[in-house]
Amino acid sequence: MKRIALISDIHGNLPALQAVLDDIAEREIESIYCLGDLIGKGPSGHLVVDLIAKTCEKVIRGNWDEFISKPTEEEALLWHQQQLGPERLAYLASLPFSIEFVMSGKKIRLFHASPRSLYERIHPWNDRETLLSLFQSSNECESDVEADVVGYGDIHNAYIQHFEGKTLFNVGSVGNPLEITQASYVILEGHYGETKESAVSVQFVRVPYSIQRSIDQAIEADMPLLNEYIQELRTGVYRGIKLK
Ligand SMILES: [Mn+2]
Repeated sequence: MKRIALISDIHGNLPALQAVLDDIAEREIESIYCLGDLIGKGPSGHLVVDLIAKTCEKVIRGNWDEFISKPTEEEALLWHQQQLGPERLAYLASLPFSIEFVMSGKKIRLFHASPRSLYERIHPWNDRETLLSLFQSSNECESDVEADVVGYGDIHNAYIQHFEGKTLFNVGSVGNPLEITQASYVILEGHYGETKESAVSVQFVRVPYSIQRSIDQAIEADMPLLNEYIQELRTGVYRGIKLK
């Protein structure tokens, strides 16, 4: 059996990432895949990119990882661009769209937001047809087959649903969770690369971390949109402005 830790939406929150990596190490999990949005919102995107590149076996692109490279006059985005610098921006832009593999007879597909786009946001309360569309493929994906198991990030809200023989889950957010104010990640376990059917498990983990340390780092960095960030970390309630 292989266990893979799936992490997503770190958003520059280093204390949250460190707490999750410590938990993964304590469980002796061999592989970590990151589902994107390494940066943006939080104060330490540069350090998070370096740590993710070092510790994760596979990393895919999130919406922030893509649009952060685009020319902008938005003050907050310029601040993050400057902190990251050209090399990290090039790394983020180069990340692939999806991760696909077979595990215990299931076709598994992982992406950031939807199989079609980094900017299509799908919540667990969306209609059944919309949720089922997450199993489809598109030109963006690595292969054109329908998936049996789909995992994604983007919405910062961990959940699992089963329907029509398929399993859909969201891994939640490491650095900016919007349901419980503890870092979220998922452990996927099964027989990697095997086409014969056997058990697959999806385990949700919540990790407490020092929110105060993250806030102190944000203040220290003199980060833009500081109050909105502090409020989100402390309450798990979305700031309600469309910065994606
Ligand atoms: Mn995100």
